[in-house]
Amino acid sequence: MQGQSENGVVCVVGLGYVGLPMAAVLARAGRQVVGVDVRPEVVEAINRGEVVIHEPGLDELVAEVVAAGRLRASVEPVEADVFVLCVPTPVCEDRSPDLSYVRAAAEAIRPWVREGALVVLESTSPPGTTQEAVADGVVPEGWVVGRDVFVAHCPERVLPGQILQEVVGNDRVVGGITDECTERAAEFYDSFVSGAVLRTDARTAEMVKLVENSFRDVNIAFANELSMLASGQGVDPFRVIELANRHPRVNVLQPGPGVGGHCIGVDPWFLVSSAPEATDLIQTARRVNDAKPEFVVGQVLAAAKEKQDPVIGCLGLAYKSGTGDLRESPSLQVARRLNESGEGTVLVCDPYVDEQECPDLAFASLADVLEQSDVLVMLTDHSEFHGLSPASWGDAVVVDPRGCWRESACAGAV
Ligand code: SAJ
Repeated sequence: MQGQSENGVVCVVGLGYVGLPMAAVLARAGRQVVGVDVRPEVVEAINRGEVVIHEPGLDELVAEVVAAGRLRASVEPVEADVFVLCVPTPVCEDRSPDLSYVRAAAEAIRPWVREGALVVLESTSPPGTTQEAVADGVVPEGWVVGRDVFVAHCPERVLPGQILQEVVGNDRVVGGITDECTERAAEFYDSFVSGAVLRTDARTAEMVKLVENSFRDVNIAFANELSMLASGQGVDPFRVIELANRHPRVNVLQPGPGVGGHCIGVDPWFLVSSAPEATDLIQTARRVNDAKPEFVVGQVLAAAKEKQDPVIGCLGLAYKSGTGDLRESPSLQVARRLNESGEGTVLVCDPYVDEQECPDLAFASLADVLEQSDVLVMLTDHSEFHGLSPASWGDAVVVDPRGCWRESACAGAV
């Protein structure tokens, strides 16, 4: 097949949480890979075999494939058989999709796309993006998509913390602009993915990804709503969920301080903006999840009011356990709101977060937070915080929105 030999060059555009693992895995599978990023410091780090993001196993793999000469990074694209676009797709202030990074990536690769090349968009995108922002952007005048150049969407599905396993093991949904585009893209993914490669069209693939993350958002919202209503009725929501989930057809997710990360709280807006009148449930779920951090702040301040000059200890700032990723983190939002409230002294501890990222907050060791806190808030369930018990925190009142310590039967837990 023209342009797609087993050892052909792959150009991965965007070297973040999705693009860099993808580039490294392709290089390990024997491809010659050039990763492209507009951030020179990221490019330089990768070319030294280093990684600026925290993801288990990624630093070793990048060091290995860079040393073997199969992965290099650059600020400029190169001519390649396959282009994979893994750039961010955030939402604007008004919650409409911001496709500027996708358009910029398409424009950047345009001079390098030769006849027979395959261009795949992995970024989570609203329906129509693969056609309008990618195909229309990269195809030279007179060329026909599906004959001269092949364009498809294959949404990334990797879970931060398990990216290296999931990028290879997950089933993938591949949707081309034409059937031939789908076929070319599916053959590319079949060459390194062990999961099933499922074929469809580009618009369906775009919608599938948005449905996956919206499904999760709606279901977390249900758990969060449940936790807020149960707390007013003297019932432990975690026990309610545990018991309800023993029904063969019930599987409620877990409440927490809110929904963070750059995906679950963002992607549902792409569905909303495509059909505002037809997305009541999705919009309500977003509102419920967005309201949860403030509910937790209220619980903490109510507990702090009972104490004189209280010290409030916040455990965890990242959006979920095992990562230092602070993007849209409800834990960080709660800690900052408490800090700004001026009610007592706020101390924070997160072993995965560099203090310099939050110069407004007072960091302390776990031992110091435990020793000094009058109110202790369990925000991000890092494994380092599991197994704590009243013996660790003494008389402190505990607020535990994730139910992490409920097993330890703490007196005074809110
Ligand atoms: N959360 C809860 N309760 C739960 C599960 C999660 O409060 O029961 C919270 C987490 O604490 C976190 C947020 O939701 O703040 C999101 O975490 P997550 O683990 O659900 O998802 P992400 O954002 O790390 O990754 C998701 C994944 N999508 C789905 O599981 C449907 C991943 O597969 C996607 O590739 C990723 O979004 C993405 O990039 O779109």
